[in-house]
Amino acid sequence: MAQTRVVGLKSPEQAGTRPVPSDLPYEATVHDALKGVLLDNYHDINSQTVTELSREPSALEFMRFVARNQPFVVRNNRALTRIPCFSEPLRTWNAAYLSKKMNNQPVTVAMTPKGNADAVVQLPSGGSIFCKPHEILEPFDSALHFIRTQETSPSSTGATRYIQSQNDNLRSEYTDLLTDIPPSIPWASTALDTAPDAVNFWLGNSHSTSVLHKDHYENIFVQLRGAKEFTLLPPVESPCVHERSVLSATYQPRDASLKPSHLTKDDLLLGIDHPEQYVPLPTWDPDRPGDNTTAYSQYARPLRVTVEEGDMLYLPALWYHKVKQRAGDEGMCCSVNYWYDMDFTGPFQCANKFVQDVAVLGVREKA
Ligand SMILES: O=C(O)CCC(=O)C(=O)O
Repeated sequence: MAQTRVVGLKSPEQAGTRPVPSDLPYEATVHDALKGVLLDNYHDINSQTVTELSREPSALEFMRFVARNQPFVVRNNRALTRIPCFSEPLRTWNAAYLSKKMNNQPVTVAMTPKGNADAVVQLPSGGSIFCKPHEILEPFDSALHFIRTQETSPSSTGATRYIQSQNDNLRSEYTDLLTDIPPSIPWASTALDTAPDAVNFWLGNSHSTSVLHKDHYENIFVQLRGAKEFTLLPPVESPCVHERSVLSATYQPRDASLKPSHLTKDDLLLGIDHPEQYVPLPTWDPDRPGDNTTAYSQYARPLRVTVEEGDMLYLPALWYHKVKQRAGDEGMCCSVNYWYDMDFTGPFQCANKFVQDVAVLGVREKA
């Protein structure tokens, strides 16, 4: 067989293979990889603000954001023209209209002492509990009335109410409002090649906050009354948010004979769920960045975006989000959102799980 003839080779060692160039030295740790390669690279390459669009995207433009797992907000600029399919609820959904349409039907209402449904509370005795709300069925008018009056009389002693079932409630409890809104977001359904998994109705006031969490959905969130302040962290920041499995409990009346609609903040006690359940959740709060930290929390760069009346937010799958609300001029904050199942095929889901698992190693290494 003919020999390969090479000119200029100084020694056989010169042709030996060597490691590919890496940002990491040979002695690097998991921490160096998470901090230097994952977080620093991500922050160098990606925008530190949420992209603003002045009109809805086409299916192709939307797909580009989905592929990059990047959020955007469509600003309505109060012109009520940019998001034509929501012009009807933007025009009509005031308290009187909602009340008339709903005809006082019973609806599911989440009750908590401090607007802390699905939140983690720290116990004075040590440890933490994941608190789920007490749910009641209440005539729509009573819930609406309570939400609005609590906004204007903060000293009210009644438990905080938030309509936030997140179970496709628009297509079950709010069918009378359904004809005012599109059944799906056309460009999202085309791009994702599916119908929404859930269409949700949200009604609350500034007393309720949704704590940092993530969902397996591509989320199109439309603000109709008042405003919502979103704090967003991308999935790669999982090392920063200190995910832990937290014991779950549900608020319940201290006395079963109390009338549900008259429950005060003091009437609600937390009962540990049976069977015992631990729920994985971020325990770091971007608004209290010095508490419950990991060695990586200091590197988080939360994005903040406020969606105003008529704005639409695309919140990509698996982004961590914390949501505060501001009531509009009628003392209520009202939104609808469309949840599309994320695509579990391809590398995205596995890559995220990998980051999450390596984050656990990194946090353990630095503990
Ligand atoms: O509006 C809220 O309070 C929470 C919204 C949310 O978590 C969601 O749309 O996934």
